[in-house]
Amino acid sequence: MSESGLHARPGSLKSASYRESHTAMRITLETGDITAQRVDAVVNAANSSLLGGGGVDGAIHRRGGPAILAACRELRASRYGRGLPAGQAVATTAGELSARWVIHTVGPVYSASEDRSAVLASCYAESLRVADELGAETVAFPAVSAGIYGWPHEDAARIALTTVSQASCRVGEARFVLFTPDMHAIFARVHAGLKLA
Ligand code: AR6
Repeated sequence: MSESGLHARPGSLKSASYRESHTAMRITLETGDITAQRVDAVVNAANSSLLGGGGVDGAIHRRGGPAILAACRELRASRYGRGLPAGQAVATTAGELSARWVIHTVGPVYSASEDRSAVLASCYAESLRVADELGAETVAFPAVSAGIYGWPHEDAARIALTTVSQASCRVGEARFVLFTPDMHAIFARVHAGLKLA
């Protein structure tokens, strides 16, 4: 199988190792570096090129090594010749990370004049859909679009937490890994306010 061919076929969902029921997914919050997480899948806040960048994308490629970039190049040479559109998600190997997969998603650039919230919500929903197809039990998320793409932090947290809490899938834990204590505090406040705990 090619490095980029990590999307599970529908039939594989029937494998005995899968939990068939959609039990409630736990949402947890941590402060830290997402590349150090021991989870099945790490979500990357990528850009459409899939060829790397700064922020969490840069950190994942640095720590995960060249296998991730090679898999992304394969995706660009096949399914995503024009790049990965914002709001979509695709999995690759996680290279040297302890995770099994990196799920690349492309957040929208924040716009004060256009409501792109649905695209940001789609990043989380699609990432969880891909994680579910792969059979990932634990998934780590960064605050997509809340860095270089400029999304206001509180609103980014609200969209992230609302979308993940409403998802129906077999992933057992969605772990938000926030890079700073300030961002963790924002997510914790929004989480408490949404009464999801
Ligand atoms: N672990 C967890 N969170 C991190 C880490 C890390 N190692 N590093 C940064 N963050 P950003 P975006 C936080 O800019 O806004 C890239 O160039 C960061 O503090 O990584 O979606 C891509 O290639 C912030 O809270 O992603 C795109 O071009 C959050 O992760 C563009 O940036 C997201 O910040 C995507 O911008």
